[in-house]
Amino acid sequence: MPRHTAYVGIGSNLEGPVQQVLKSFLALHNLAATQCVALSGLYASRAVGPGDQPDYVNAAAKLLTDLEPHALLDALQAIECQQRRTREVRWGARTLDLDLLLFDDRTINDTRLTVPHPRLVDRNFVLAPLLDIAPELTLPDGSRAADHLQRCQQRGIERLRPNADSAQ
Ligand code: ROI
Repeated sequence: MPRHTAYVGIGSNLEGPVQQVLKSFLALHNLAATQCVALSGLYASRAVGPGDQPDYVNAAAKLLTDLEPHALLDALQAIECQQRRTREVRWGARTLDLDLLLFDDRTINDTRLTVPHPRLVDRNFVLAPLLDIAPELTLPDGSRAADHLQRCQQRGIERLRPNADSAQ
């Protein structure tokens, strides 16, 4: 049995965001020493942050893994690179963003990694997909993810229909 449970937030707003997210699902399934045990639905969400950017597609995944947090981060960044993520602009548009949201009940704060993800509790586009796959999820401080989502504004996010990509 893998030793750790991790949750990953997924976002894309460039070069076919639905395809990018679906491709990342495959890559997560193929991660070494890791089982991808749950995938959320896909959510269309208005870009949060500075400037004018295209809308995002967001999702979340639950992993059971033998990797330690920094090794998992390396693996997630390798997937971002495969999908040609460039890091020129902070908070700029991106083909793929994979955020390590939670890792067991651990709190991590170092130069590379902050877990729980620092903006997790304020972002409906992270919390809504996360709650799809973990409705009873609690954070290391004992707070409930569902309560955080209730506090967030519900505007600007919409669950995509399962066949949204092939519709029209
Ligand atoms: N906005 C949305 N809606 N979804 C994201 O994944 C996302 N990611 C980001 C910023 C630029 C903060 N805005 C986002 O990194």
